[in-house]
Amino acid sequence: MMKHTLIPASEFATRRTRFFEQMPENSIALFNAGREVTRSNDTEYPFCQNKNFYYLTGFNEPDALLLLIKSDQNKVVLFSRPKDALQEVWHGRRIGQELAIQEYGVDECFTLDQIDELIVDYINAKTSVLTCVGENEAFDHQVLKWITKVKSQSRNGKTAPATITDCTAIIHELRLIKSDAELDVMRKANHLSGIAHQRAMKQSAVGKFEYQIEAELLYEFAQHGARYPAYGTIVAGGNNANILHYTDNSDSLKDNELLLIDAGGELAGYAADITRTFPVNGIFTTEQKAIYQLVLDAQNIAIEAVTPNNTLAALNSLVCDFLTEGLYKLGILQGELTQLIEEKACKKYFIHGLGHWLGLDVHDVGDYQSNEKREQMRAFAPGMVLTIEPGIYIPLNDLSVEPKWRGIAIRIEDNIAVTSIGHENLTTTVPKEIAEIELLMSGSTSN
Ligand SMILES: [Mn+2]
Repeated sequence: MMKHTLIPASEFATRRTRFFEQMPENSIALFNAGREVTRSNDTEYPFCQNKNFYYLTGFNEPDALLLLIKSDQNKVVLFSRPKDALQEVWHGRRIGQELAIQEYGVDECFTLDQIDELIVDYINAKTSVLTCVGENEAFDHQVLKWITKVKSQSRNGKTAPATITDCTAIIHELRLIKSDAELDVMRKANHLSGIAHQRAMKQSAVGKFEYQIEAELLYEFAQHGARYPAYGTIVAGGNNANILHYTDNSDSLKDNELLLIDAGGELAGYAADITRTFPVNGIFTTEQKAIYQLVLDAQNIAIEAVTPNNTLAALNSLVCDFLTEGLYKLGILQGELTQLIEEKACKKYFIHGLGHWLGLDVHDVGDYQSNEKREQMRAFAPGMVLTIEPGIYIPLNDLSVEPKWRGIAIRIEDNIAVTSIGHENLTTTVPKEIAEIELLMSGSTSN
């Protein structure tokens, strides 16, 4: 079976070591793989591995289980699907147990149907069982059943753990800080997604349908190794972009309207999350230009402020002040400027947060608050990756603004890695300056 990951095997061992370091003495951690999900009747959605499980193994088969056993000598045990000639002919290859030990650096590997028989001895005499509580109700229940099974054998000298420890925070904190290898994959995911956005810009034309542009994006993702998008592709023409998670992608593209595309490929498990907004016909109108430049300037201000020890809250506040003043100058917000700024009046049109963590998940894991002071946002640190995505959304039915502004919805989103001295913008492949976009689109033909 082809390996799915672009991360070296040694790094998965390092990740497990880091996790072991945070486990209590003499404990066991259980991680459940993803399962196939039925789409209809006997067909399934494309499989997506559980990202915590994937982070610790790089193993991309469903129906598997990882045990991390901390004792004098730490042990890594994988349970996976058995080799099965008939199943493999119908549904695809399975690596089996022998090869899994070689390729995934685990100490032991058994078939999943052996778990009930073996789990008692693994859990016996451990002080604590660690699991991501609440991630999967059925698995929580399964873990309790296994502990109960150990308890039921107390007369045979077995001892069940007295505590169950939620290890969600441990694994999430590890995932929040990206390694050099992870950053490299994320750079590639961004690059290929940028190429796809360029293709979408070039292929945009009045009368085409949103789903046709979506197809151009998916085509380019796959050409560069990202078979699936990291999330539902948003191709929203005109007022459709006022629906933040518009994924119908069913309308035709109209002259003098904008097209908002929020799309990223998933490469070896890692997401890119890029948004561009551009004119369907390749030329911004005066009003579109004015709002676009405001959003772009706000984005650049925020990106410049991504440095270690700054916070998302501080960036949000910078951007909010800037957008409020900009909207006031355009006459979209009316009143007393100082009061508008105080009221964060831009939130009427900037209706979502400025950004989020990015990694194996598009809305990646990791606490947004500081551990020391829960009411505060945590400080940026090298290795964190986040999106910066300000937007202005003016609904078609907003009668408080002049008609010329109505229906304009613009978001610009880049992916930014925090470095030791500042930041690295991973989203460099697709243009965002007005002149650059118009130039790129002017080369487009009607093919
Ligand atoms: Mn995003």
